Amino acid sequence: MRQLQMTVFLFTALAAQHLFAAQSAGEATTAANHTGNNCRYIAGPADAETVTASGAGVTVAWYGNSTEIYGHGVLGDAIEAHTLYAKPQSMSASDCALQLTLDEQSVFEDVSPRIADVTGDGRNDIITIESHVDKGASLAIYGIRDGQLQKLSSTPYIGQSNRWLAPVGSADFNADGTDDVAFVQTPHLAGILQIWSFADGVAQQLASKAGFSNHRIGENFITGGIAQCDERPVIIVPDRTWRSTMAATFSNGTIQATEVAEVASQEVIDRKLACQ
Ligand SMILES: [Ca+2]
Ligand SMILES: [Ca+2]
Repeated sequence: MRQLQMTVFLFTALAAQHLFAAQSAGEATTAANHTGNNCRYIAGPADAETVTASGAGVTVAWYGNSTEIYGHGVLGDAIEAHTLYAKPQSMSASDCALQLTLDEQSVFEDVSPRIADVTGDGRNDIITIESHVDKGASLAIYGIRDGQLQKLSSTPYIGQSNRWLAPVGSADFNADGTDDVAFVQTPHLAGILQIWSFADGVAQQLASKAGFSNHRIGENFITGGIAQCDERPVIIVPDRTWRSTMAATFSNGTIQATEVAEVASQEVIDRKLACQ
């Protein structure tokens, strides 16, 4: 009788152990599938912020997973993000975000991602600065397709290490119904303002003009933006020397720029962006 009791006890204990192991495995699987609250996110650069938007497609995005593989340090330190996290509108607050980690030679050399629909399908995409250690920066568009975070389109790399670009913003410059992206390529060197369309996921340069800047080496922020005061979007950025504020528009296939202030202070730029 005692032997039987012992056998039953042992069996129960083994069964309980097995059950516990199964539950543990279940929890681990749950976390790996990014459901529930056991989300595993790797922290990114300290100044990287989470951005949010309303609408379809991506509604939340942030950079994580700090890496020091690229020693450019143009944003104040050589710590950049290696992973992009994003959530689509269809996910609930408790669902874990989708994520995409770049290869070992690439980083998001950026402050924070931007959310806008630039492919024109009505779903928000993510505008990023993606740099390759040997080829420098490119402007890369990410979105969610088939439940996965994917690169949808990008500009060519600048072609040389330690060459960067800084986005200005997105607006429909060529009035085709889809927002385009403006950025300044090499804002510390030639300062080439470029406007690109990514309609239907096809990267196409609309216009380009030298002589602008929107970033100074070491700053962890990008200056300027796009004013939407009437139907035509206006790019407000400092000139290349940071001695004046420029207003640039896209018309007849070219960028037209005029000086709107003889200084390039944050106060003046903010006022111009507010249409004052
Ligand atoms: Ca889109
Ligand atoms: Ca457009």
